[in-house]
Amino acid sequence: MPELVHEKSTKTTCPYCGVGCGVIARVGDDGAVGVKGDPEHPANFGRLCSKGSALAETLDLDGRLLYPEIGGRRAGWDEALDLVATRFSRSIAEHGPDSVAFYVSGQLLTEDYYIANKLMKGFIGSANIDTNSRLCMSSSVAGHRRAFGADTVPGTYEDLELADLVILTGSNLAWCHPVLHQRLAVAKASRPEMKVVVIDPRRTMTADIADMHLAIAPDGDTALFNGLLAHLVRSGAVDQNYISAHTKNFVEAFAAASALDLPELATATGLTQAELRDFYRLFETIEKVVTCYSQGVNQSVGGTDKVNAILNCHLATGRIGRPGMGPFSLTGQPNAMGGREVGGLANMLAAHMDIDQPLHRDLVQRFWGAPALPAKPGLKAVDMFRAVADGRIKALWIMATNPVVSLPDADAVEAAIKNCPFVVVSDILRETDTARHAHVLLPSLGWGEKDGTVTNSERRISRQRAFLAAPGEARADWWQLAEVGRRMGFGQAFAHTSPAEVFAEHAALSGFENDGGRDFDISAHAAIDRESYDDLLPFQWPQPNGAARQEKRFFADGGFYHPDGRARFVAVEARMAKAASDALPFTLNTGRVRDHWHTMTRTGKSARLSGHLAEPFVEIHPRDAQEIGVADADLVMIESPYGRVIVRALVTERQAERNLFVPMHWNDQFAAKARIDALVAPVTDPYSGQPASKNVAVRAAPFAASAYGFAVSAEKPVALDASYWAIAKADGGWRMELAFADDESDWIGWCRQAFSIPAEIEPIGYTDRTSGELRLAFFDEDRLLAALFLSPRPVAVARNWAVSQLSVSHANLGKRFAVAAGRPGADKPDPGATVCSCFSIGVNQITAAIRDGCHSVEAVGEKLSAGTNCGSCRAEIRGIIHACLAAAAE
Ligand SMILES: Nc1nc2c(c(=O)[nH]1)N[C@H]1C(S)=C(S)[C@@H](COP(=O)(O)OP(=O)(O)OC[C@H]3O[C@@H](n4cnc5c(=O)[nH]c(N)nc54)[C@H](O)[C@@H]3O)O[C@H]1N2
Ligand SMILES: Nc1nc2c(c(=O)[nH]1)N[C@H]1C(S)=C(S)[C@@H](COP(=O)(O)OP(=O)(O)OC[C@H]3O[C@@H](n4cnc5c(=O)[nH]c(N)nc54)[C@H](O)[C@@H]3O)O[C@H]1N2
Ligand code: SF4
Ligand SMILES: [Mo]
Repeated sequence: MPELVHEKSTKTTCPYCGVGCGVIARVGDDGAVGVKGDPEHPANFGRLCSKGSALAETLDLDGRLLYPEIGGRRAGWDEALDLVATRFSRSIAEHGPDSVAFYVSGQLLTEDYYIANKLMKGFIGSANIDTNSRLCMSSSVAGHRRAFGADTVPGTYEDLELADLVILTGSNLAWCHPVLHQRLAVAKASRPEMKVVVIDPRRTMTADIADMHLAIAPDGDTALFNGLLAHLVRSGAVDQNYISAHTKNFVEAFAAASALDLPELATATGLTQAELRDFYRLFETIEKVVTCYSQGVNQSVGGTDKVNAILNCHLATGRIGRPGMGPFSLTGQPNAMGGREVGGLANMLAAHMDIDQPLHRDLVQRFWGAPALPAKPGLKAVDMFRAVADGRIKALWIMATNPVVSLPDADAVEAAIKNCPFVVVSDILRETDTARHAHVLLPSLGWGEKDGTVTNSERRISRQRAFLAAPGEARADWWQLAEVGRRMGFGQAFAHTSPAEVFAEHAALSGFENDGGRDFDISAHAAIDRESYDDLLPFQWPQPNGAARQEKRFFADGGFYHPDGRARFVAVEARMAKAASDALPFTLNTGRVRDHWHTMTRTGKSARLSGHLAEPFVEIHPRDAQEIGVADADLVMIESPYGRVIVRALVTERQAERNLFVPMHWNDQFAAKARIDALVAPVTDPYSGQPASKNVAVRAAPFAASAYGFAVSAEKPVALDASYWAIAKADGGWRMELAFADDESDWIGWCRQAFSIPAEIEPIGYTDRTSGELRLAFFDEDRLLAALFLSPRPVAVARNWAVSQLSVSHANLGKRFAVAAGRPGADKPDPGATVCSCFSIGVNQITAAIRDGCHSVEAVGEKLSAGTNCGSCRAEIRGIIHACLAAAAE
């Protein structure tokens, strides 16, 4: 991080995950930005993970969309906004309000989201606004509403530290909520009696701190928690007083939960009877239990039932809303919760109200002075894009999300967007897989430029503050929406001039005619002015007008939001996981890696973050790999009836047999064919409409390549003519993995074209006839322009060393030949694949330190600094130490 002489500090909030860490950003006189954790923020107390620590590296203007565009040509704001307003108004006039739609995002700020929802539901008069939270949190929302009568997260982060048993199911906390994971790891280290159970088909890095890892069969969760409920009843661990005072439908839920006996539960969960008994006994005997869950629960055809199976167990034991106790839905995006608060989902209304309740509709309509509110829910994401495909939706505005990458059946989504008569995309980047099909592109302000609020997983509302000037003509998302609202003739309702005014209105609505019957109430801020908004400290909701400042948990003493104040047990049936067929024998599971964020539009800019896992991959169990004839580092083709990808094999016993895991991040900007959602079937949960992104039937086979390649280049390549390519940012340039199915003979010509090498520059070459390896390096004076390493097998070149050659001078001819040979000199060992991205420490450096006697994570940290900043890589370092010591003992 650059040292700054005169610096200006701004307190803001990390734009990545739902932990919602406080960040202090400093801008130096030279414009350089530094970030560090905010020691006073109650989410992180100064900590940041690898992504948060690398924020400053993602703020450059490369690839930014800086001006509005219409049909690919630069346009003025007036022209672009007029066009959007006209086309939306015309479609509404000709085909009705349901012929238009907004598809928005949990990465919008609350103020943006509020205006989007107000415009669509209040003034356009359709509920066709849905959000990527449909793919993320909607099963939790549906489960909460069924059980509690409102979408309420009862607990706080502190509960994870106070609990004696923390269950993490369908959550890779170590990689996806790293700072919360660190808080948990610290609490466990200080209270070793605390138990952690991880329930995940894969042995993730999160399992590293677990006392018990249950490698559950895909979608076995409902059976597991149903079995738990039955066990709790039989063992007398239930809280009869709580059940009779505060709940309903217990008998029905217990009956459903008792459907399977222990051997049947073992079959349904893929666990042994002993594992089940041990887990059930822990829950039975330990009172302070927190059950955290995330996408392994939500993203399923039975996601809502899974949520209720978990909530049932906490309700039955009265372990909810008390310190160290409760179910805890971990939200993904920085403002997933804010989006729920403003009613960004097609089936919700603003301020946690219900679209199908006439009283709520009437209340919101009066508050907004709106002409009419839609009486029925709008289309949920997957259905919305079906309606785009079949022409029902004729004008679509996509904001802060990249559906061509992230929605299931992604190729069909792309085709639908391409064929839609009018598509508006608001983004910070000009070139994304979605933006390339827009008729109108609107440049949005990004993190560090925009102002507003976000709500994290524990209901804490924090400010995101601008510390950078708006680049080009980029404008805030809320402003774009309000301008279109004004141009559509709804001027009075969209007269806001600042995010502070929007927030005040949102806060006022939350308290409007709210006699305590609605959980979401922040009316204490209904009269907030700009100055107080600028100074707003992080606070937890609810915060009703007149009440003392509070940090609250919900439901310890009942007080649920169903009309009778009681919670509902929900009888849920354990669905058996879909049996694999001969044609599609594998279950594909998809998710996240530590250092990338979704479709990589921001983390893909950081060389450090891209160095951790530099290409798309599939985790496959060794026996499966052997069966299909794939070795580690070979390429694999995975297919479903919907689409196909080519990714690198990562053979590992962490993966269960017959299961594959592919990350969701890679897309057409970073790889030839790795958009995994092209394979995901568009099947959804019947209650929430959330897609089942974690359980997809597929087949897998080796991808036959006649040559494999690795290349580095100083400039971004123009076009890579290869059957497989994956590109990643590297210090001083780019690195890429390549594979070729067809024989190519003119490799020099190939390089000239790919890397724009001028004709007068001749390569230094090296061929090994026995191994069939070929190396080419192009220098401009002492500077390496590009190097290509080719082999008939996966290339075994010292990659990080090769990358580092882009940044060193090659005045010495011998050094140039070393590049062509692809071998570092003895004085410059290859650091190996990056493990610690904060200090760019590679696996070879860590194994060397272990050989030198560093046999603990702390000792490695002391010698190399690895793992001592954000700590996200500590589990991997521990794994490397174990592997090295085990190998040495053999
Ligand atoms: N590094 C990083 N962090 C992120 C994000 C990111 O892109 N990158 N995105 C953020 C967002 S929006 C979200 S929603 C969260 C997601 O956070 P998580 O939900 O923790 O992440 P995922 O990797 O999607 O899935 C979690 C785990 O569910 C497991 N799983 C799959 N099927 C099942 C099942 O049937 N049962 C159980 N019990 N487990 C199963 C998977 O193997 C996986 O390890 O992460 C947030 N944080
Ligand atoms: N197979 C599979 N698919 C999945 C998942 C999975 O686990 N497996 N997870 C699902 C989940 S949980 C989620 S949350 C989604 C995420 O999927 P997406 O929402 O599609 O992913 P992002 O890359 O976060 O897209 C955000 C877009 O907004 C842009 N952007 C960034 N900041 C701003 C801003 O301030 N304003 C505007 N207007 N634009 C901005 C970015 O450049 C980017 O194009 O993916 C879902 N899809
Ligand atoms: S855990 Fe990491 S990504 Fe999540 S908010 Fe904190 S710093 Fe950002
Ligand atoms: Mo998400």
